[in-house]
Amino acid sequence: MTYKQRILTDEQKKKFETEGYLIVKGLFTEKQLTDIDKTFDDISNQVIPGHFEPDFQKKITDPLKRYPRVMHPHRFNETAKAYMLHPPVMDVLADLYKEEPLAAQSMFYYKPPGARGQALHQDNFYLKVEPGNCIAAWTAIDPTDQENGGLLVVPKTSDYDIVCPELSDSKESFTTHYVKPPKEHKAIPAVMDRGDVLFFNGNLIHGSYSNKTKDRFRRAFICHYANSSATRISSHYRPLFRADGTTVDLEANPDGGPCGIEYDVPYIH
Ligand SMILES: O=C(O)CCC(=O)C(=O)O
Repeated sequence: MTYKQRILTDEQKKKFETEGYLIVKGLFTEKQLTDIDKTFDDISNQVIPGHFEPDFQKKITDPLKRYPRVMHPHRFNETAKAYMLHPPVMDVLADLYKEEPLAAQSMFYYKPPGARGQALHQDNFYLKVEPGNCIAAWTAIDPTDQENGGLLVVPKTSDYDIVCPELSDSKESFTTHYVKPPKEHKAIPAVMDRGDVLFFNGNLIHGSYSNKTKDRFRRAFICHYANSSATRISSHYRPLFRADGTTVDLEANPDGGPCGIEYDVPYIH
């Protein structure tokens, strides 16, 4: 059956195919973004075991202890689930896959001032979507730039093989893995406005440096998807969800893991 394009132009599709990433502007309205703000402001003052376990002590030195990332909010919060399945995002994904997407994961990063980033890595090392690949939809909730630790992408590495990560620099990264970009490619910043969404596939090398500002958070709602013709995914991401919210259980692919292992060592700023 031939796939009928829904939302992207041919030029946008070409950009994704040749560069390995695509920023689509304004996929969320201000009302929807305010809804996301409120949902994650509320979550930030709670402890949700297994999903969000902040340390509320006044004297902590690592800002990520107070504001760790929220893992899989769609599993306990209906608003997060609805935005993981946001129809404009699902339409872009369908155009990129040329088939229906399945949602596998949601996360929310607060990335407060002073917070470390996440060293360069490849997502399908963790998700292990097969056959096919995962695609990330990275939504800027705050405007992002190099100063506040916006995302970095290494263009054209979307065709680069998945490689075994090296050890990252724990002063810059809160996760242990680092994938060195090939010599001829450089990481460039994805400068984005609130409500823009960056799409990239699971082979693209990407990550972020620390938030160097004194007063600007760099919040992002980050979801990962699989093509519906995939048969396997790492067990951390099951079950998956169709656009209508119903679940699909793919076979568990061994050796995957949560996206980026976190350091379990004291933070030195
Ligand atoms: O938002 C970031 O700083 C990194 C997120 C990321 O790389 C990911 O979710 O795979």
